[in-house]
Amino acid sequence: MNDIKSETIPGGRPGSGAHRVVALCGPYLSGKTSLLESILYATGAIGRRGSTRAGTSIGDGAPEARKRGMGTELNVASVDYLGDQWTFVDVPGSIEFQHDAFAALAVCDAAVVVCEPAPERVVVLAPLLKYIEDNRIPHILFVNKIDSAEVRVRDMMAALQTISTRKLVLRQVPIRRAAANGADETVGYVDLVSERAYRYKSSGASDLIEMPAELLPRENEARREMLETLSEFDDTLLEQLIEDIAPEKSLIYRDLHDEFGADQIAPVLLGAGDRENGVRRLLKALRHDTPFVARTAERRALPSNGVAMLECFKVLHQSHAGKLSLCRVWSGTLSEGQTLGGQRIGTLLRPFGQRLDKIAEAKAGEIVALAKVDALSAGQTLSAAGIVATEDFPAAEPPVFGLSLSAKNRNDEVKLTAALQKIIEEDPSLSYEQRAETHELLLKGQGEMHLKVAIDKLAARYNVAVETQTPRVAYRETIQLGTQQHARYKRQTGGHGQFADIKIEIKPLPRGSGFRFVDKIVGGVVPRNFIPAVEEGLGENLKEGPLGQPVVDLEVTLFDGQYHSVDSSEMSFKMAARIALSEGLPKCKPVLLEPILKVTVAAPSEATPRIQRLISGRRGQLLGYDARAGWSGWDEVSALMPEAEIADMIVEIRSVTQGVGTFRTEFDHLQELVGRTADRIVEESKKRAA
Ligand SMILES: Nc1nc2c(ncn2[C@@H]2O[C@H](COP(=O)(O)OP(=O)(O)O)[C@@H](O)[C@H]2O)c(=O)[nH]1
Ligand SMILES: [Mg+2]
Repeated sequence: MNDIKSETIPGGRPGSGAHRVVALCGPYLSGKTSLLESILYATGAIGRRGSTRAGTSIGDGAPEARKRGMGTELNVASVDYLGDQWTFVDVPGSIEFQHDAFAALAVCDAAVVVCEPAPERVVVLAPLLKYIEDNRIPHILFVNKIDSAEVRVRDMMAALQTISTRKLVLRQVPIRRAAANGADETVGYVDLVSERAYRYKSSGASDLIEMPAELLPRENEARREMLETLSEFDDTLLEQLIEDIAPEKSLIYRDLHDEFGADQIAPVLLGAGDRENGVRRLLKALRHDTPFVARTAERRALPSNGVAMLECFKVLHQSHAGKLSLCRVWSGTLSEGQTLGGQRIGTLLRPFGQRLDKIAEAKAGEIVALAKVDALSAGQTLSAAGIVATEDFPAAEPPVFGLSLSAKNRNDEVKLTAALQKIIEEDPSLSYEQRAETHELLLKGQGEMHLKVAIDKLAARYNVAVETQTPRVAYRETIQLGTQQHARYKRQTGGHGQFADIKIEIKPLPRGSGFRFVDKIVGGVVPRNFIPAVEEGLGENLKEGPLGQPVVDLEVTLFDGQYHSVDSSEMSFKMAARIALSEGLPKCKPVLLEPILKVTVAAPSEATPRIQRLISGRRGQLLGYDARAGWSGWDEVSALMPEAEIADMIVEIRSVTQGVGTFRTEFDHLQELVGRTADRIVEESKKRAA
């Protein structure tokens, strides 16, 4: 792979008009949307620079994003830059909206990871970097907000290297000056390849200045480090370094290009995205080093043989335009009105923030929105062969937070499920479920904010107002003692009456046994044809026991009874079963059972003690902890916890893990619950029943 040069790929030369895609990713508030704004401004795509704070940026244009001042879904904008077409995808930073970030990363040629200049914050990059590295996506780390950074760049590099398995290559060192307030401020940078010094301006390209003499030792040291790292993947450079020969700049540029494209190194650039500082340097690095579409298709094992093929990575439902499938064209050209793989391609649109511009055709490399191709969803390709699922498209993370929803207006229930289906198609990390056990409609997702945004959308876009509640826990009850019970049902109503008489024995069974019915009738004292009715009657009445919950783990034996040749019926035996249980069960010392889940919490190791305390504080029983496989500096803590304690646990986990901790659960067992909590649950379910 390393020897593929840009020149050998058709259309693969900077300035050839090819279309490349770059994802701008990184944590919430690291400055991605501001950086996009500066890129659009610096390339002339917009005439004035908006700001995320004032709500005037091209990114974050959706009403849910504007309202919160944070990205809640991906934003796409394309620009012309020095004879090439570029599409930048600004993705949400919060882990709750991470699915959109991964979807954009799946189709990009390269990623820019926008980092806060704070070593203690690098841990929040871990989930993102893990996805990027696992998928071998070439990426640049852009250390942002360098204007106000107080940290030394070498400390920042050391911190970043702890979470990166790729070798980091610092390409610039900052020029600092004592500011009026006594702190240091960054006023420019030295480019370590060209060894030129630049002074930042508040807007526009930086000025070339003379190399500050006092910076030379630091510049030399950083340059040597850069070359040494590059030489790990290039023997020619290694030999030159050993023999103390100064390498040609062209060799350094070539190594940077090849090693970046092969995802062997991750270059690190510095800047301040909200004031264009370092933005042109970043653009130039991307221009020279970002792989072209054919190379990316090869990395993804997608065909790029010139025949039309595209992949949908995001669906949007718009009230006027209907379903829009955001796609990347991997190969060939797509034209308006064409039929591909049985799907008629209608209007082609090019997104620019919230705006959609009509275009007549889309070429390989481009991002295009298809209108009303209803069959095409995210994670699918469309070609002459039809619609096929993409194997490596990111799967949705399992949900960690749920709410029970009900339409404020009962007539809206059908509308609600239809709207939910659309919202989930836009964001597959949301899901919903009709829970039969508790008769609830559950909306599940990645956190509190994630669901709030979904509920906002339900109201604003689909006009369905909902009420939310914490989901109910599916409690059960069982018995601790056995008993025998005699029940007789007898009615005389006009013509023939009703008669059934049964004797049953009720006995507790071990946990997990469910309900078992035993028939010990001899001599036909209860006729064969009525016995299933007894069993059915018992089953129906075990749905709600004396404590108001379904009764489990018990055996009921029918051992005696009487019948009447005219008056007995299935109905009367069912009634007798009901009486037998309602009189028998309360004598059996019923007890509440609560579901206990096995929980595995994944978080940065430094948070492990806090995670353990949090679990203990929620009636959890710690089972142990271990390093999280494949994640350096992360642990997994496992525990047994009551389901009731998990409902809002993610909120607390996020708050002790800088927002990146997560967990998964599986049902483990039912456990007896007594005392005040049990009394409260029984009372609540009685109130609900009444
Ligand atoms: N000092 C400074 N602030 C910045 C810079 N870039 C962004 N910001 C501020 O950081 C905040 C978050 O920026 P935004 O672009 O919305 O971050 P995002 O969540 O990553 O998209 C805003 O208040 C920006 O004005 C920068 O380079 N320097
Ligand atoms: Mg943003």
